[in-house]
Amino acid sequence: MSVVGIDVGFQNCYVAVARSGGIETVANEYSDRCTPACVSLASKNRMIGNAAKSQIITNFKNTVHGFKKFHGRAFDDPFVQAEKNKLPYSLHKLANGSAGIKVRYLDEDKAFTVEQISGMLLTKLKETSESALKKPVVDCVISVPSFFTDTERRSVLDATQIAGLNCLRLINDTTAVALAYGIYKQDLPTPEEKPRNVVFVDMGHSSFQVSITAFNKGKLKVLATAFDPYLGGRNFDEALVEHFCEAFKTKYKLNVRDNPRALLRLHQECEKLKKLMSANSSDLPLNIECFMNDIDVSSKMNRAQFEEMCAQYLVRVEGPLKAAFEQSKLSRDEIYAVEIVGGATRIPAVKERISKFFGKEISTTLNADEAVARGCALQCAILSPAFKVREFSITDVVPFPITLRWKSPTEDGLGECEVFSKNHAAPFSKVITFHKKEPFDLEAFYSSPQELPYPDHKIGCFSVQNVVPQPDGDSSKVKVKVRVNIHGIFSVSSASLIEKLKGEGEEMQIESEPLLQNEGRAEEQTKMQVDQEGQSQGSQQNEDPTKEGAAAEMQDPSAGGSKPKVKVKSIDLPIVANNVRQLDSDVLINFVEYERQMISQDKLVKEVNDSKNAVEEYVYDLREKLSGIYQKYITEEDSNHLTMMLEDTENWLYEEGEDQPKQVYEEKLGALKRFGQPIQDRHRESEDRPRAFEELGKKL
Ligand code: ATP
Ligand code: K
Ligand code: MG
Repeated sequence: MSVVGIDVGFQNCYVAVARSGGIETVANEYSDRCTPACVSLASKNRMIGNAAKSQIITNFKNTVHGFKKFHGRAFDDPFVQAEKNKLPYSLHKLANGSAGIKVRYLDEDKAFTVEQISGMLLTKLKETSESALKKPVVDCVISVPSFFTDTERRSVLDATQIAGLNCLRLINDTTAVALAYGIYKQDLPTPEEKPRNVVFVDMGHSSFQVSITAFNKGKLKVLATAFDPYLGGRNFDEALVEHFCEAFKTKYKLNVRDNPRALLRLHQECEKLKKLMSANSSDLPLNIECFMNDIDVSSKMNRAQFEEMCAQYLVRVEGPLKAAFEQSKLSRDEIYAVEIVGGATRIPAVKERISKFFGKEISTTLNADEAVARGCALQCAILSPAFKVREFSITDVVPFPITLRWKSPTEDGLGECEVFSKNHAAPFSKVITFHKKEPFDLEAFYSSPQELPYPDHKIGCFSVQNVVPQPDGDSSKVKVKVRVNIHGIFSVSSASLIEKLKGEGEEMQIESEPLLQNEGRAEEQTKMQVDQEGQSQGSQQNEDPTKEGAAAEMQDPSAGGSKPKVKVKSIDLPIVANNVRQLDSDVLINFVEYERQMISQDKLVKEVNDSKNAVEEYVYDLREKLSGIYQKYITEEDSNHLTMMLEDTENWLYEEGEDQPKQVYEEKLGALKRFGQPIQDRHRESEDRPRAFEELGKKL
């Protein structure tokens, strides 16, 4: 079992693994710890990560980046529509209404789903972790923004499956950071003491997230989260791009927006300039040679101007800080530290605003780029039975309140109950009791659509089936378990019908509940009673886990033996989930298979390229040596002949030999070696001879 954590950023991805007893962030094949979230499709293969990033301008129509927030979104989603106009590649409405990414791949037009593109990126990150660990990787923990709704989370999980990964937990970015911060701290307050409260602020390329977390020895509890899902480093880039587009229109009469390549170059240059301005407040130049229509452009900018033009974004920093702070109900002096991560928190004006709001110096004790990935790997280590890590309990929050609605014989015909309030602890399960005579539906939705960064507040409809009345015609007691699971996803996870076997039924206080989830830890539970009229009686209490049993005999412990004994039988009821937006399982199976095919296609292309490169290298190497160190081991005639052969091969490589199967290159190399090898051998022998004599001399 592997211990791997993956931070899938909008722009930058990081992989951390457990190796030789510690957690480390690992480098990819370019010796880079950062892998760009970029996939480029070509006529023979795919390029992913760094190799894809280098295609952004040259192959802009088929190089996909900035796709993370298309997870779980429809093509018609206003966010997708707004992004669409800014993208160098095309989006396309798929049959199921989701946003497809249209590219040319293997000389065909293709529309990939975002899960597939994400799956490709994850394949790359999986390979990076595999080459670091030198073994196959399946289990991992992956980060998502804390504001991702169920549909977005399900979509990310589908992507992990496409890549052949088993995601043990989707963990919120800021929670991963909190874990990376807290787990090694030796001086945390004991569980009896007042907790240490730390604010975590992450501004990445696309979003801004804040969490306030309470730490005690061995545990962390998120108190509040807040976010601006649309504020990040890219807004600052866009402000610069906008400015220079205008400037170049006036100065050079160029319409940069009409030229995708020029626009992409300008984007890259503006991002560089933005980063330079973080370290430098004086005037800095922006020069791009041969920018458009053979014109070189130049301009300049300084930090003060930059801050002025980004004022509209800078004012938005305070909102989430304030929201999280208010929800936490802490006072400013109860905040121990404000820790910042994420690339865009390097912007001095962003830092200043955070510091000013809390009236505190900002701490940067965490690695701003790698903390999320490290936290993910730590969570994976905690979940892994094979890895020893200190006990650390993590309690996250439900970011958006969730309500259940059902048909009921009341005036308006509907019963309703908020099952998870905002900032309720998560993961968490609750048991709700219904009194029903027939199967019923539970509609789940987010209760406050206005605060939801997603256009649809419906979560899904869960049908509880096979409900029948009691033999005496009475309603049956139906226990429904609802939960927000370890990924932060809501579901109606199980239901059972309680059949009275003997005696008069009183409200039961203890139930038989299988508590150990396959998610690696027991979840806390509360019980909630909902009567037939659909009113929650609000009796919430923690339950003790008892052993699972199909028929359980139970006694009311609170009654002290004064109430009659009730014998019951619990029958599991099937639940069918409808309108839960996720890939159909047969579609997913096809995508998994297709990803495998693409992986072997890439591997094949790589092998062909490697064997072709081997021929090329051999040609250059032998030619150089023929006129150098090999000269005295070959006759002039043979040398001329071989030189001709090498030249022919070189020409062949550019013409017919440009695109051949691997075997052809291997044969070509073999043919050259038949001539080259004897020369090389003669050379080695003569090199070895004096050495051999020397050795012999030593022995004598
Ligand atoms: P997200 O968290 O939104 O999914 P991400 O994780 O990919 O995105 P990060 O890698 O945390 O984002 O940050 C990338 C952003 O930080 C980019 O906009 C980048 O330009 C910006 N950035 C990096 N270094 C600096 C710097 N020195 N000054 C200003 N901005 C910077
Ligand atoms: K990142
Ligand atoms: Mg990030």
